[in-house]
Amino acid sequence: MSESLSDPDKLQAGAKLRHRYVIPQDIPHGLTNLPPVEITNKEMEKPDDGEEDMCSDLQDIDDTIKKSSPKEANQKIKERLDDLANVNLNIAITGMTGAGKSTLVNAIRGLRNDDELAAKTDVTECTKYPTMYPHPTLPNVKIWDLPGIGTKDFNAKTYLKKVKWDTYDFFLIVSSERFKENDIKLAKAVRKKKKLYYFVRSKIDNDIYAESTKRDFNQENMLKKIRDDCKKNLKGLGSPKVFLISSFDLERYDYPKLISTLEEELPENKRFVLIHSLPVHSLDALERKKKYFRKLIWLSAFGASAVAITPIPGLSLACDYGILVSFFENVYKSFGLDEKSLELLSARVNKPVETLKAAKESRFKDGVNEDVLFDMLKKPIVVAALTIEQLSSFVIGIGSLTAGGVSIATIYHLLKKGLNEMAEDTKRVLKVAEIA
Ligand SMILES: Nc1nc2c(ncn2[C@@H]2O[C@H](COP(=O)(O)OP(=O)(O)O)[C@@H](O)[C@H]2O)c(=O)[nH]1
Ligand SMILES: [Mg+2]
Repeated sequence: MSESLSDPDKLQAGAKLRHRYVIPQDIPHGLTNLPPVEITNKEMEKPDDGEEDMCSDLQDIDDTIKKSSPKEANQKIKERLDDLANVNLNIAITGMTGAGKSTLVNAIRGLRNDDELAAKTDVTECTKYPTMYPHPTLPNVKIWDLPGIGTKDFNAKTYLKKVKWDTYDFFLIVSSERFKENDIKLAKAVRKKKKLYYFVRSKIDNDIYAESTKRDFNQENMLKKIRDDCKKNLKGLGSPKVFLISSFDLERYDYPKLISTLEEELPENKRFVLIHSLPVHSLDALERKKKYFRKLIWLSAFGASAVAITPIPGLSLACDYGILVSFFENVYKSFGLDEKSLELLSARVNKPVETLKAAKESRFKDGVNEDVLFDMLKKPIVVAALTIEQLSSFVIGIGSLTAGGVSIATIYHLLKKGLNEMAEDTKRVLKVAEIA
């Protein structure tokens, strides 16, 4: 077969990629005679940061494989991937009117208050009912702007009933001043329902600005004073967590700490969705995402290497291409490389969207499409560690996995390669945007 695929083959294969799941056909494996792309042991020796803590995931996969037939195991792994894709995360933002709730809703979604899709913000703008704002690129992340909790005659139980408390995974109770009696009443009622809640002291940038003209101004001391003051007035709740933030500059102050706390305290599925949804406005945010996608690589590699799949002509590997496509599409969006995310970034940093787009250099620069996948899959790939046992012991030092097969190792490498290439593109975009 020649270097470029013949058109009918390409069309046929393209149609299958679009349908996500490959219909097995009677075609022998490994049809290309292109020079192989070699992935050496050297590339595999060093585990990536964060890969060590994947042992439990791999062990779970291994258990699934040991306990079931290959077909059942593959089915279970696919179900786990589907479950992950369908998890909803509902975030409730509450607090008094004017506290900065709607602005925080927008900031979490990566929007500014004047963006077209933004929640309305104004001191006079009162939200009467919970209003749901979907994440701009991930609709299963829902951020709820709850009605203001009012100043007097506040009944936390009635309020929670009215806002349908059970809908939410956690509550952020926002205040731009010291927390008041009603904030505390609400927190107690939320705690009674066994829901997670966190206090957010907003508009920290205002406090800093107001104090910064003083001769003996010291930011750290000032933030500590606010922190101590919040703790003092929340004493009745034990020692609840308080995060000082500015919705105009989320990466500064305590917002990253809020996220890492959520990472620790949310159930794993929810945690993944949360990380996935965060805008990439710093290298730290990118690294956090990369770490979670590395976990997904294992599942995707096992899920894609279905037992009875016959290859598409012209491609060197028989696997479930749908899983590969959706993995890359997810990473692409999550890393902020898609059109919508770049438009949002462009508005945020005041640079033309074309300039940001032009910073992308990788094979994914025009998106995740069939051509890119063909390019990745048309050459046979020789992975030095031929079996999953070798692969897993190279990467994380456990060699007890039972599943064998070159395809898992190969897919693992393709996914990892793509992930790294997209991460490099994101770094280039952030650099041009002058935020990293
Ligand atoms: N400086 C500063 N202003 C903020 C911040 N968050 C909200 N605001 C402003 O505070 C006002 C009320 O905010 P809004 O989000 O509408 O409050 P809500 O009534 O709780 O929804 C608006 O003018 C916002 O621009 C912040 O973190 N820093
Ligand atoms: Mg509001």
